[in-house]
Amino acid sequence: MPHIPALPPTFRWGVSTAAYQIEGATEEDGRGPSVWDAFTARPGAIRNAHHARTACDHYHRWPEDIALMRELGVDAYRFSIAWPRVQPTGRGPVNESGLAFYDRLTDELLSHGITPLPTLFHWDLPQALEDGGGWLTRDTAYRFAEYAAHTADRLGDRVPEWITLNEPFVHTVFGYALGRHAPGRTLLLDALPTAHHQLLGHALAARVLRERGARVLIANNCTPVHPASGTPADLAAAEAYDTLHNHLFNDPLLTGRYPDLSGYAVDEELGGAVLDGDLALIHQSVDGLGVNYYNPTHVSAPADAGGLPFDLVPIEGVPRTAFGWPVVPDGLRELLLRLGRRYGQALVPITITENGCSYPALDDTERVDFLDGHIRAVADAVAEGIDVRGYFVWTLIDNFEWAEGYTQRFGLVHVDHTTQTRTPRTSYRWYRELIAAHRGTRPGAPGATM
Ligand code: PNW
Repeated sequence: MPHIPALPPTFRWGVSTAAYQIEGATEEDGRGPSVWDAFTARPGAIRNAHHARTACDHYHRWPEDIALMRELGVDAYRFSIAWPRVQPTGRGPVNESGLAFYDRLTDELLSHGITPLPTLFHWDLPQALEDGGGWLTRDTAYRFAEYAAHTADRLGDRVPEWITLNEPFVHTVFGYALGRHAPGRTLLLDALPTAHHQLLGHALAARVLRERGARVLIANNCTPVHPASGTPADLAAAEAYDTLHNHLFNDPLLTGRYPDLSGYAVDEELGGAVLDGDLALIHQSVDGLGVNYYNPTHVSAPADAGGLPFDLVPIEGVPRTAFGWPVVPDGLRELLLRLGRRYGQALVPITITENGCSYPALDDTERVDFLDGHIRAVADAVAEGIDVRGYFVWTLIDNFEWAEGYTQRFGLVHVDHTTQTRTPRTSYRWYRELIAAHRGTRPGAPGATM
């Protein structure tokens, strides 16, 4: 029996997915090409040359996947909407059959008592917008708000809360600075305007969504940063990394200012991207903060001068997932307390919008331990005064794990990528019992609270 977490009865349990990682059907019903279709076609970009043309075939198997969620007993489902299904070139009229897919999905979720929590952008930019500069250009922010308006006009009567962007930090760094993700640009610090343009797009979309009466979240990847030692050089390196990974994406939303980026020799206008009025628009544009947590980060002073102001160092003496990521559940409690300390009264209610791990086995007791530890860490942070409203496991089903293709398995449910057979793991049964125990109902029974 799972330990019953000491969390309020209104606490929401969920699972998260993303369109490109599960849907497949990339050429169906008028969907336009996205940056990930172009990137996966690049030789060497994806492990084993895997692609996502079929992925988990969720575009056709969604009733089965919703049935898995109903049986799991989740209160809410975080999924993402593929912009290139809604607007194949990222602008102009809506592609009706693209929106119709999410309309059916929303209705089916609601018919099972599951609240839909859509993310509008989980990295699959229409390729036509990338051809015009993608998130390096300000125009993409305005296009994003238009796409948000079209989508909210169609689904807004049934969707109380939206997530605008997924992990703008990871998208800027992996997508535009290092080229490990689509669109595969290697601009290093010249990628920083994409941070601002994403936040501007978020804020413009937030305005549109709030005008329609919805609540707005963003899902930021956050990590507690530790210096490798107490030396001033290591402390300064840790502060510099914290600024880039966490403060750059949270401060403007919660305090209306960008952090000091002088350690990167970058001015406060982020390479001229920040115009008058932008920060006023971004400030207080969230009703809640989505936090995606995977692991802490250890940092030392850089070995070579002249490059970035930090080096990342391995975390020793902790277990690792099959992906090699360090397992540090208490890092989540620490992260939440740090957010509380930094933002004080300006902090908004938090939802853990992603947390999970890659382990392949069907009897995945490591994932059970991982989730148990992290949920306890959330409960500890709540006991220490942090307002956390929900927890979403990444992820429901094994999927296309970006540059790793299908080699990493984060699912509560195993997927045979040849036959598309779904097989619930031990962790699925454990999460199902945990949700029921917290609610005081039988496993798989519909939510009693909310
Ligand atoms: C997140 N990192 O990505 C994404 O939101 C998901 O789509 C993804 O499948 C999941 O985490 C697991 O990777 C990340 O290297 C990618 O720090 C990379 C990192 C963190 C998150």
